[in-house]
Amino acid sequence: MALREHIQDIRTEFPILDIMVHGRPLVYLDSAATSQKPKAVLDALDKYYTQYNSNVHRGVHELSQQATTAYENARQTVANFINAEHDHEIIFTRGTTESINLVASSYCRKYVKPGDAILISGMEHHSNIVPWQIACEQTGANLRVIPIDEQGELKLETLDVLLDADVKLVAITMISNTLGTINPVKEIIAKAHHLNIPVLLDAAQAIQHMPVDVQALDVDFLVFSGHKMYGPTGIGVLYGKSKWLDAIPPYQGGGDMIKSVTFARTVYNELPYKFEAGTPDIAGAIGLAAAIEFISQLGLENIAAYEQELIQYAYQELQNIPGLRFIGDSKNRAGAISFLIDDLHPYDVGELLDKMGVAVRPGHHCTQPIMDQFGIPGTVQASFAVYNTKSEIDILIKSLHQAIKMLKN
Ligand code: C6P
Repeated sequence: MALREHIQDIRTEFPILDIMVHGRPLVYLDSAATSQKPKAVLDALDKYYTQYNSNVHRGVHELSQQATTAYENARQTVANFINAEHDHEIIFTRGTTESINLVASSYCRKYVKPGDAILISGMEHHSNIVPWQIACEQTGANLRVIPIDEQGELKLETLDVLLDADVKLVAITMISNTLGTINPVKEIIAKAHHLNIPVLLDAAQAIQHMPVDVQALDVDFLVFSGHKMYGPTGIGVLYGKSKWLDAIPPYQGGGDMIKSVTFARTVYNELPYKFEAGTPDIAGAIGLAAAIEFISQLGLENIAAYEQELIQYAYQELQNIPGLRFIGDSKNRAGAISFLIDDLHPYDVGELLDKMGVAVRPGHHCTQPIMDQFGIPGTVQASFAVYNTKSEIDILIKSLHQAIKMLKN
């Protein structure tokens, strides 16, 4: 199915796309930060809160059973979506950030000793840097970084030096939120596994743009957020192979993650509950399942093909803007395009575009090391989702011309 032909139907699924911003129709090009939500997700949230709101796993009454069934079905939906072998390999978290913190804390407590190393890359989001720095500080391990080149691609040849027996985990993004680069993660996983080193993939910017199959990738941990894939905020996923999730200690203590508690000793619950302390985001999980169903109905391959058309078009049109340079020039890309125009400050450009109804994101995008590498304060970032159109890109280009004229006068 060519989504291009159904784009107006798709757009009507997103009520927010009809609003006006500063008197202009909204052109939303900030989906890397958070995507908009289709009616199916909003309805699923509304239905939970108005028809069966109740806590999960603890009640015998009808509503609690309905909520528990919906919550556990959501887990199964996620497991199917990423082709996990078992649904207990799906842990619901608050988002990518919490999922990474969980692994950094629990895995490193068990497996990382002074002198060991964690390997990340130069294009990681702060959420895939700082938790490892904290873990290194606590364990006496070192952080190693795969460098990136001018194109915004990983210098893979350095892996032969950086990967050795000291490395206890590789944590890497599938797609850079700032540069848009798609990383060759399968190759990286194969190299790491050759040395028996597990790999965590940050799929925050990949899960909504390309099919992800955890068994085909043979990845050990995979993390993502609901809110960037048409789902609600406050819900995310940690996928982990059973063997790792069984082996590592709990992250947080509380209700649901226990089998029995005495003052002398607590026996932890089995997977996945061992990692889900306290009342979870029940509505969030149900909303996330609705988002996955929305994506699945369109088909991720179709979404990817349509978004590639948009990206290629935007890339080609942006190239014609005098003084514009791309930050990140990988040919293998998805999601976001980052750029600068001469010496105009990204915030000035972003603010003027906002006045014209165009929502882009100026800033460092939580990737300050990339900004340092390119010697820039930030970028203007336009990011795309399935509801965007070529005519919105035309509006972006027209608005950019206007903004440049105003800022240069
Ligand atoms: N990137 C962006 O505008 P949370 O906040 O936990 O949902 O996701 C964190 C995160 C982790 N990894 C990557 C690759 C990401 O892109 C993000 C979130 C947003 O690019 C907010 S800075």
